[in-house]
Amino acid sequence: MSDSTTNTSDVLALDSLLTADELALRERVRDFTAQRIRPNIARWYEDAHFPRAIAPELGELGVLGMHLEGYGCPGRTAVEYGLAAMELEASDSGIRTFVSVQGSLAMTAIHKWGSEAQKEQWLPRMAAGELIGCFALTEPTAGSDPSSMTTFARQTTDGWVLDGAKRWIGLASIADVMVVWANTEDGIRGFLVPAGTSGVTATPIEPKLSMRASIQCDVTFDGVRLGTDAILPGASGLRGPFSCLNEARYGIAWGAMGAARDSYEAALEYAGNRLQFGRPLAGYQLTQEKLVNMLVEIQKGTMLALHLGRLKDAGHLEPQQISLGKLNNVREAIKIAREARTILGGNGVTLDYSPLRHANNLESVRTYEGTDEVHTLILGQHITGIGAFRG
Ligand code: TGC
Repeated sequence: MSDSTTNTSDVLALDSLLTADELALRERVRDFTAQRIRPNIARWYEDAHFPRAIAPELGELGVLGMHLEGYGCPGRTAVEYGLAAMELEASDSGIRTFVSVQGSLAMTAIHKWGSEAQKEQWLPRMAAGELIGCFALTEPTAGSDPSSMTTFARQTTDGWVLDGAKRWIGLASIADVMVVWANTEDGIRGFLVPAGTSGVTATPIEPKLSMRASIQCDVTFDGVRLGTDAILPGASGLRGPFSCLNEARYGIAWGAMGAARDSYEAALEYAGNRLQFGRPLAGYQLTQEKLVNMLVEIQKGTMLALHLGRLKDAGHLEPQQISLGKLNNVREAIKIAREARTILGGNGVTLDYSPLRHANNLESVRTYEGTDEVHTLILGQHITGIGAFRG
C-alpha cells in the first residue's frame, strides 16, 4: 500500500496530497513496524509485555518527541508526526501509546514548560529513547475532570512535599522521570519526579483486556520530598497539562485510522482467500458492503487527520478541531475493527489476526485523552456557547 496508483484501497488518491518527504518518512516507519513490531506483537499482547528494548530503536527512527525542535529532538512537521502515529498504531495501539506518552505528553511538558536546565537534562536522552518519561494527571477519582485532583504539593523552606495518588499512568513503573500535575496553594503546577525518589510507588494495573502490550499504573506519592528545581516554571493552571493533551489527542486522530486500516486490510485479504459455499467471501454482496463501508470511513478519517495536520503546521489548529478528529476517528475505527472481525468469522477471535486486538485496544483509546463524551461536550460548548460539563 505504498503507491496510490497501484493501491486500489486509496480510492481518493490521498497519497497524492503528501510530499515526497512525508511519503518517505511513512515508508521508514512502516518498514520498522514490519520488521520489529508485527512479527512479535501477538506474543507481546498475549504475554502483556511492553518491549522496553524498542525505545532506543524508536529513538533512532526519530519518532520520539518528533514534532519538537532542539535538545536532540527531530523537529519534524505535524503531518509527519501524524503519519508516524498512523503506521505505529497500524501495528498496535500500545506501541503508538508509548510514543505518545513519551513525546506528546512527557517531552512536550518539559519542552513547553520546563527550565533550560530541565530541558538539557532530560530531552536529548528521551529523544534517543535512553530515558523514559510518563505524564501523571489522572487520579482514581479525577479522570474527565482533572480540576478535582487531590494530589497536593506543599511548599517548604527547601522545596516541596508531594502527597497523593494517580491512576492509569502509562509507563510509570519503567519511567526515568515522571511529569506530575498537583494542586498547590497557587493552583495546579507540574513537577518532575526522577525515578528512585523516596515515597513514590508505581504498580502496573493488571490484568487488562485492552492495550496489553503497554503498561498503565497506579502511582502513589507519600511524603515525596522534591527540591525547588523540581517545578516546571512555565506551567500554571490546567492550561499546562491540557496543552500537552492537545498534542496527544492530535496524534490519536491519525493513529486510530492506522488501526482501522490494518483491520480493513486483514479482512480484505482474508475475504479474498477464504472460500465459503464454493467461492471467495469477497464475492458476496454482504461482504463487499462491509468492506466498502469500512473503506469509506477510513478514507474520510484519513483526510480529516491530514486536514488537521495541515492546520497544525500552519499554526491554526484549535482544540475543538482536535476534539472533532479524535471523537470521529476513534469512534469509526472501533466500528471498523469490529466489522472486520465479523468477516474473519471464528478465526477473528484468535491472535493470528489483528482486528479484535485493535478493537480491544481502541476501547482504551476512546477513553483516554478525553472520552467520547468529553469531546462531544467540548464541541457542544463550542457550537452553543454553553458549557454542559458541570451540573
Ligand atoms: P476550563 O475551565 O475550560 O479550562 C481550564 C484552563 O485550561 C485551558 N484549556 C486549554 N488549554 C489548552 N488546550 C486545551 N485543549 C484547553 N482546554 C482548556 C483554559 O483556557 C483554562 O485556562 P486558564 O488559563 O484560563 O485557566 O477547564 P474545565 O475543567 O472546565 O474543562 C472541562 C474539560 C472537560 C474540557 C476538561 O476537563 C477536559 O478536557 N477533560 C478531559 C481530561 C482528559 O483528557 N484527561 C486525560 C488524562 S491524560 C491521559 O489520558 C493520558 S493517557 C496516556 C497514558 O498515560 O497512558
